Amino acid sequence: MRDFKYIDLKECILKDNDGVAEEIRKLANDKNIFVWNLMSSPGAGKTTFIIRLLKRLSQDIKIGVIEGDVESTLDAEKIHAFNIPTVQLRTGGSCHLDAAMIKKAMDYLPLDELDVVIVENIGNLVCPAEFDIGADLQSMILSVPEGDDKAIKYPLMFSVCKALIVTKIDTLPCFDFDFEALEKNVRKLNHQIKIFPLSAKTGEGVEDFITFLMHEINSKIKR
Ligand SMILES: Nc1nc2c(ncn2[C@@H]2O[C@H](COP(=O)(O)OP(=O)(O)OP(=O)(O)O)[C@@H](O)[C@H]2O)c(=O)[nH]1
Ligand SMILES: [Mg+2]
Repeated sequence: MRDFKYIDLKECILKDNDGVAEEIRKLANDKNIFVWNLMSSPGAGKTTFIIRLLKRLSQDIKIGVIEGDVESTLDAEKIHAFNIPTVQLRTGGSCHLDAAMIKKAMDYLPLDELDVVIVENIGNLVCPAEFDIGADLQSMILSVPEGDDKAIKYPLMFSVCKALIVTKIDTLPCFDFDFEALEKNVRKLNHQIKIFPLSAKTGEGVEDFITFLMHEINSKIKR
């Protein structure tokens, strides 16, 4: 029996976060919006992939983007150049986005005009996986140069995602990347996960992901 107060701060923080994530879910349902959380390590290719999807999809669906970064507005500038409603969140050090940050960003998006909000999370394979941001789709990018062993080293991220995008497959000739080993290790953690090998540079494999994404979107929102 402890005779002092014990406060598990992580438990408190995550519980508070879950409450705000529920508010985001309700808001997104009321506004008929699909929220997509895209996570990865720094430089895996999130912004490049989002831009490829914007070029392909922004005629058909109205997309807004929330960019998360520790510093800078570089990614928001790239997205905004396509005339897409964009909010840049600067965390100033924090290595993940939480639900309160997303809720604040949503105040600055024209939600009545949007079908989809894409959240580019902070580049980090650990913390973003812990924070529910009220997304309808949890997904991650792994790029070929990072190696095929990442599911063993960062298991939570692979466990919480419905889709794994394996990007930069155009670089496969330069790396010893074993797809079978990756898939075996990923499936041990997450049997259901959908895996999409693709290149945001050449476009190879991107249509398969778009088919999946549009199915996810159309299963939720009325258009
Ligand atoms: N060869 C190749 N390069 C790619 C591909 N996708 C992205 N890149 C390159 O990878 C680098 C990082 O891409 P970004 O899209 O900025 O990565 P990010 O995940 O948004 O990076 P952070 O926001 O800093 O975490 C850039 O030089 C891209 O041109 C791809 O499919 N193939
Ligand atoms: Mg980026």
